[in-house]
Amino acid sequence: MSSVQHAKPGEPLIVVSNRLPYNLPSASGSGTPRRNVGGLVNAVEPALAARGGLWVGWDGSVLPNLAAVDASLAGPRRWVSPEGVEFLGAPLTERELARYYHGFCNAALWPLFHDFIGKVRYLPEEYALYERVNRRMAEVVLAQAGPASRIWVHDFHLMRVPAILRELGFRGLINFFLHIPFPPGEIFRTLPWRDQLLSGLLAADGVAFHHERYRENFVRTAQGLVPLDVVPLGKQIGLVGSTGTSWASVSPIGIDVEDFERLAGDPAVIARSRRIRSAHGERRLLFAADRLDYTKGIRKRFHALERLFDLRPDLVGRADFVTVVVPSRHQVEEYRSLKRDVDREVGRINGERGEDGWLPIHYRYRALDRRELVAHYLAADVALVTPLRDGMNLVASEFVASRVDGDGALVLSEFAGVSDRLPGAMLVNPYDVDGVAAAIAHALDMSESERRGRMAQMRRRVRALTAVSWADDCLSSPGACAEGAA
Ligand code: GDG
Repeated sequence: MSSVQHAKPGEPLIVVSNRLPYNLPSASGSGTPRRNVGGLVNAVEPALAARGGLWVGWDGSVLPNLAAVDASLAGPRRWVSPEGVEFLGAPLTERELARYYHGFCNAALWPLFHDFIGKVRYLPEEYALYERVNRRMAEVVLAQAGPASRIWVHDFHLMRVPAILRELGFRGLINFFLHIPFPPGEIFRTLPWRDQLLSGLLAADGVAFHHERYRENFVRTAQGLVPLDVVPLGKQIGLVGSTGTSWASVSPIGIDVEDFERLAGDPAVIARSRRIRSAHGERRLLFAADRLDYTKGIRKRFHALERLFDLRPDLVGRADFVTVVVPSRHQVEEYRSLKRDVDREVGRINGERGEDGWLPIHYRYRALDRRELVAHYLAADVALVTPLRDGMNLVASEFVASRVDGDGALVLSEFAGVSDRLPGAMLVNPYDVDGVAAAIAHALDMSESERRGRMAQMRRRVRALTAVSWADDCLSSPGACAEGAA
């Protein structure tokens, strides 16, 4: 279905997401934009750099009230990145930041969509501000759009945007991509505003997901809540309702493979990876990097590490676990409490297990820069990617893309969307700490030829799916189908 289609003249692309890849210069308070870490921005940016287009989103600025927001929207808020992507920033008020972003997005939708129903908090005032921010983003986008524009809306923060765009009179193509899982119907149905969110998504011409399971959940849920005809057509499923057809598709995201390969071949990065290795002497190196999030399975992984040392006392003093935890959502109490738990667990395990000159866990609570991250990917014997639930997970693919040396093993959760794309990984159930410990031991014991064979298999798959091919797939198919159905 995916034929490569770069931005057609006359079809300008406008991307809209909650967060831009940078806090723009005006918002960061200096002339230098500050880079944000996250899977969405890392994948969409190279895709947009290749196609051309405008990216609208929150620029990191937080203002005291709506009057200040209006004044700010009247002023210049554009910025062009070194890669040639044009950004247009919109501010949030303090209340919106607290109730829309930290509240409804991160304390209701995020746990709900990752099946952590016990952590979900539903507050009407938070939903009201979700609706308000979605309306502002739709208005900012619409002011930039012409009749031939195509609008590509991203992720759970902006699920109302397609319907609001239609309500405001936009008739061009709208695509939506969900970067996280879509939960099973019985979980989604607990949401008091389920009809609003569903009608928000169904107003798009194309709604795309990382995985067949998420699309299945979406289609079944929509069928259960809205009168719809379900019409499969090729790789797509048409949801035909009273207001039109929305095409549900599966387009797993890829990464900027070339960039990781280029960095991994850079002599300075290689030299740095050798220094990392020599800092750990003869010890084997296990590596993980995640945003601080309860979905990423950080604590369970520590328990698996303890089990590893119980099961394999020969590894005591002979294996180091370097774990990078990128600060995230620290305004949300759940995340502050997770941070305290992670700190405590690292302290406890190092305190209980450490010996003269050896600590099992090397904990970094900060974002490494991209070159440093790749140097770690290259230095590791085994990467541990063990989320409890993850829409896709880019770290696994980045590790594989960086292993231009053809070596290295990957222990991967079966609950990451990427798991069935990486057949050479050691798949684990992250809740089964004994199983994870056994998989790590196996990864460490693997012969070089088995390791290289598995890595070669994974590299073929990772190289076949890039950020640019993902964007082409998302943007070519739903449009074609929508036109075909019209
Ligand atoms: C959401 C979905 C989906 C990590 N440590 C450092 C660092 N990172 C970067 C990685 C990677 C990104 O953060 C994390 O991406 P993930 O995909 O793993 O996770 P989320 O942020 O939760 O992303 C996810 C994704 O959207 C895309 O659709 O795959 O399932 O949850 O790119 O490189 N970056 C830097 N230093 C670090 O220490 N610079």
